[in-house]
Amino acid sequence: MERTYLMVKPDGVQRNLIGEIVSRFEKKGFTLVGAKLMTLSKELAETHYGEHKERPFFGELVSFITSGPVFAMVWEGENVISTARSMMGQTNPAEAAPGTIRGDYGVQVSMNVIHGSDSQASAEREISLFFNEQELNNYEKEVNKWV
Ligand code: RTP
Ligand code: MG
Repeated sequence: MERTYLMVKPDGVQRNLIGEIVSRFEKKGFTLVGAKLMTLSKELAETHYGEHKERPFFGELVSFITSGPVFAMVWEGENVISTARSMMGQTNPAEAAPGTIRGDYGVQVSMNVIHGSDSQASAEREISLFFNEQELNNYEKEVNKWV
């Protein structure tokens, strides 16, 4: 079963959106297999966002993502990687459709509430960067036969 790494960013934690965001993915029919509140070190943030290290916003991105706790999660389900990206909406909240998380809750591209892995390879890399095996729960939910 496919897994993805999702993270409520510091702005989402500060704005009390953890519950709302978890609720959207639960109601959609995905399964939460791991979660924790954590404050990222500069090193972890730079590794996580390594693909952007030459971009002009890299310094601002790392300083924002380490500025307070994030809520790190691993979610499981059919096509969860791409479906979670659709549920998040466009990177820039100004362009994100209403009904998406960024469309409903974000204003600025630098504080866009949530991160989600953008591919199978990113998902595998990010899950192992943030979680060890013991923190991930392998279980079935009865309700999933209705999803
Ligand atoms: P994320 O990695 O955080 O899930 O976001 P994403 O895939 O939708 O967007 P990505 O291209 O990976 O960019 C990573 C984060 O960098 C910030 N950003 N700022 N100032 C800017 O022009 C700019 N462009 C991107 C955003 O916060 C974005 O989420
Ligand atoms: Mg990205």
